[in-house]
Amino acid sequence: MANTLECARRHIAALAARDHWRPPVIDKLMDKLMDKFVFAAIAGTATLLASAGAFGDDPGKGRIAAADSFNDLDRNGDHRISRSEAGFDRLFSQTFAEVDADGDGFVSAAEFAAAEKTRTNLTAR
Ligand SMILES: [Ca+2]
Ligand SMILES: [Ca+2]
Repeated sequence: MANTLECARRHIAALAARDHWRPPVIDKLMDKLMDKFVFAAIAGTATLLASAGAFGDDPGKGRIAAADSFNDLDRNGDHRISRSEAGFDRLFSQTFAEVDADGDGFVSAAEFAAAEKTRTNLTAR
């Protein structure tokens, strides 16, 4: 893209140097090229932002799990969510490490509630 632009620029510079005149059609071409260039830059930035803000575009935005409650996630009823239990919930398997505040590999009800509160506060802003 930049090469095309540079090429056009040189071509125009050569024309201008030779004729001391810039054909209007070249100006229009430049505008089009610029538009495309700017568009590509914006699209690139948007893609970067989307991948950087992992939760930005998530349909479960503002939530830590797709499931509604801690009990839904705690399949074996031992009052903690293991990594494999979290694996049943696509969203929660992504947020698990963050929610497991003490890093013991299990999410307790307290950790779950704390993370939910934090996330709600973040999105409320
Ligand atoms: Ca469990
Ligand atoms: Ca934990």
